[in-house]
Amino acid sequence: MQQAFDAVKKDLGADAVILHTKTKKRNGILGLWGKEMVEITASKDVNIMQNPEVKIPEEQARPEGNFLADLYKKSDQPKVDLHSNSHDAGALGSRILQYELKEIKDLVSNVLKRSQYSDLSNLSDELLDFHLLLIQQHVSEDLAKEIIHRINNELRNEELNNRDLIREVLKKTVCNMLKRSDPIVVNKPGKRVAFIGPTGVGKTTTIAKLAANFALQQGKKVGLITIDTYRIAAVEQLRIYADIINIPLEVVLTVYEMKKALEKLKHCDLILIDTAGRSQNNKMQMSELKAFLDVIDPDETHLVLSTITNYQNVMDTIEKFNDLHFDKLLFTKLDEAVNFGLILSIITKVSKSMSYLTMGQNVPDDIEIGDSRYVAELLLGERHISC
Ligand SMILES: Nc1nc2c(ncn2[C@@H]2O[C@H](COP(=O)(O)OP(=O)(O)OP(=O)(O)O)[C@@H](O)[C@H]2O)c(=O)[nH]1
Ligand SMILES: [Mg+2]
Repeated sequence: MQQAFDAVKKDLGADAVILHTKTKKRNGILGLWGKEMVEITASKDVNIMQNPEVKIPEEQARPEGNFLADLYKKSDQPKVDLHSNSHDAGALGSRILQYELKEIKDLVSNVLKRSQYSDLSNLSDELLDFHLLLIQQHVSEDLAKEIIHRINNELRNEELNNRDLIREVLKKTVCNMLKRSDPIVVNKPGKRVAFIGPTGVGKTTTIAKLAANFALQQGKKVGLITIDTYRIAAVEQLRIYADIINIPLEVVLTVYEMKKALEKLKHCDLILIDTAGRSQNNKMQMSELKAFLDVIDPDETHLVLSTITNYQNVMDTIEKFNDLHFDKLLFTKLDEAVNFGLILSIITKVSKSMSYLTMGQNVPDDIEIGDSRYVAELLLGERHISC
């Protein structure tokens, strides 16, 4: 054997690799007394350890066709470095195993992602990314699909990979769905605007912001009425604002007093009416509020909704307040919201327009007209609310 190794070394050099050895007997009678022979297969071109580049055959790497293979390629997790100079075959084996495990994990998660939205399977990767963004923003699933399909039909094939273009079309689509903003327009004497909604959503604070803006910035004569007499603090809260802005406030306990208060403030350009936060599950409170609203006969009623709640809660609220008839939706606490899809989902579901958006506790600053572009930009992450 030693002689054979020496012969290999001489012929092929010291780097030669032994691939195979075999011993056998030769030339004896019936195999007896023959000499022992050694057969060695060696090569100097095999170099397993120096540059262990692992190539995955194309078909194996792309088992799900182009889409998954591309996602697979795009995976931003660091790949295992297979080109290190380690000569340790054990470590190399374990790295290859890790690499393969990671690829399998990626593949499974991509297949799952795709099967969850099987009706989106023909869309471009770019469109799928925007679909994911809408879902992350808590746009309802049906609506997100509808929007993405709409864009898919609107754009030509070669445009469906153009992220900037898709973004612009998406923004336009969202803006159209959010409809035009619908703020208060003071267009008749003694215009009556009522604010209703669940407890603690920000009705009183919003009324104070609006009163200050109309009175101090637009020079309108503003009057306030509150029927929130359940809590002394609630009346006090509004009285402080009324005093600061220097506008009249009427506190009303009964339907009869409401009539008198409306009469008293009829010289105002705008009468803003605050109501107590009603638990929509309390039928008594709801019918009491309805009786007040019947007397007020508002020119417009805004349903105030907080954006830090979930879609189902808001839909329940809308259903319960539906009997009271409201005209517009006012969304509060955008500064605390973690996503903005709720606004789009609600507006498209109930087909009402947005009057205002509020984004903080500061009176009178933290309020904006319910501009669809403002919401679309929040949704697409192009705008951030600074606190
Ligand atoms: N972060 C944030 N807080 C707000 C906003 N609007 C109101 N708030 C706060 O929400 C809390 C409740 O506000 P109110 O205006 O009293 O709410 P309400 O709907 O009148 O409450 P009830 O009269 O009890 O039904 C207060 O602490 C406000 O400062 C907003 O846009 N952002
Ligand atoms: Mg209040």
